[in-house]
Amino acid sequence: MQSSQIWDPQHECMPREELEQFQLERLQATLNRVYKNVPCYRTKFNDLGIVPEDVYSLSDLSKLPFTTKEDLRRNYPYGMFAVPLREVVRIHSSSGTTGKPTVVGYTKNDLRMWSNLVARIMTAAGVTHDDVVQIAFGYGMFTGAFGLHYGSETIGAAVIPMSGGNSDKQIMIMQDYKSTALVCTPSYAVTLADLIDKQGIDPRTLSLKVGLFGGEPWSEALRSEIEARLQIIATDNYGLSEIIGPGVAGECRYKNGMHIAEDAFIAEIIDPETCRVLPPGSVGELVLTSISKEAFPMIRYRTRDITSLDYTQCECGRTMVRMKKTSGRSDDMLIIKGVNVFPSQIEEVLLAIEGCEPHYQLVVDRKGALDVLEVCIEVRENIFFDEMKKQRAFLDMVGKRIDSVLGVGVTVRLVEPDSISRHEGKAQRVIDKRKV
Ligand code: DLL
Repeated sequence: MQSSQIWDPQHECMPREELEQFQLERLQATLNRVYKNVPCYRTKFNDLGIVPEDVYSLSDLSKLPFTTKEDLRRNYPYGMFAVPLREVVRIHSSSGTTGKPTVVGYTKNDLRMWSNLVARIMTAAGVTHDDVVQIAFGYGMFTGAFGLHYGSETIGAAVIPMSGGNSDKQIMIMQDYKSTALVCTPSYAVTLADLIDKQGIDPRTLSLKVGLFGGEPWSEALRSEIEARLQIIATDNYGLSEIIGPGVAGECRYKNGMHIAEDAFIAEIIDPETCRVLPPGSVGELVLTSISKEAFPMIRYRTRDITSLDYTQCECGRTMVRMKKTSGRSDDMLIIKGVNVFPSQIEEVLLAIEGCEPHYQLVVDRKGALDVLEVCIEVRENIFFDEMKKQRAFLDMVGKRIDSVLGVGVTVRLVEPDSISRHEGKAQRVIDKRKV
């Protein structure tokens, strides 16, 4: 890959030694600022008897307290801001499902930096100023649409701010405006692919070349399905509103892990139970510290996302560490009969089975002392069986396949085609009846 396909080679390809020095200096400056300006951090540091000057090296990071969503809730709405509100030019919030949302703010400099970070991941995915980018994330408090929007404009691509939903119109626009890049959640990409199929459109007649999908976990199997059905290169990108939104990490064309913007965020992997930092390559919870944000710096934020970090050199030339596709959030992990299961693992198994559709729903319930999992699936219409015996054999086979890969017995139920709700934003795969 030529360096012209790297948006900011000076930072993205920085030798690691230099990068670490750069991170340390920015970390120290950030710690000083939060200690001075954010009471929550000052109290946490004081409770541990730490002052910012105690951090001499990057390994001292592990002495610092973690920040959790609970801290953000307790300081709702503006308590974690490190600048006065008059310096804030944008406010977003996270798509929280329970209680108050978490509120995040950006200064002018933060927005400039954010746009550049997104420009990096878009360039890494292959987007250039010649592209027409259709943004099918919902515009609003969610960071996805605005993040990718400003990143595209920074590159000089033409942006179509379609927002989410309105799928028939999405496809009309895609055809008429000749969109070359699609930006949405992977589950919405599947919804659009279904509709393209249904309308009898040959995807090769579309101008789409690349998709930037993120905002939720998705399997390699789903990637292959989307690539084949839309005839595009599908790339993954990761982020969270508490840290900045999209732009935290994104894949290059080698699709072998998402490069984290380490000049802006320091990544650690911890054991979510003991909170100990794990050695490079271990699987655990991603913890991120922002080191260049002004309005809303985050120190050791526990993302709850489970992944691992690969520090080996990528063929693309970037030196920035790569995070593996996340298997899911530790709080989305199901524990079925003692086995830890992520919805994305079930997705991987289902999509490897001929005839299974990428639409599924997991229903968790408690029978006596045990948690039980029902996997509801749809199958392609051409294999929708009239014969009960064939149907039972198919469901048995799917159940056995899940059991052999994940080591957990589940009930598999076939539901009517199109009966599982389709997604415009983030997919809701799990219905947890234990909490009802
Ligand atoms: O989802 C930011 C984003 C928007 C990223 C668009 C990428 C593209 P939140 O709504 O705060 O922010 O949700 C953050 O979504 O902690 C993960 O659990 C999950 N998530 C985001 N991207 C991915 C991904 C945005 N590529 C939460 N793979 C995060 C897996 C993802 N999970």
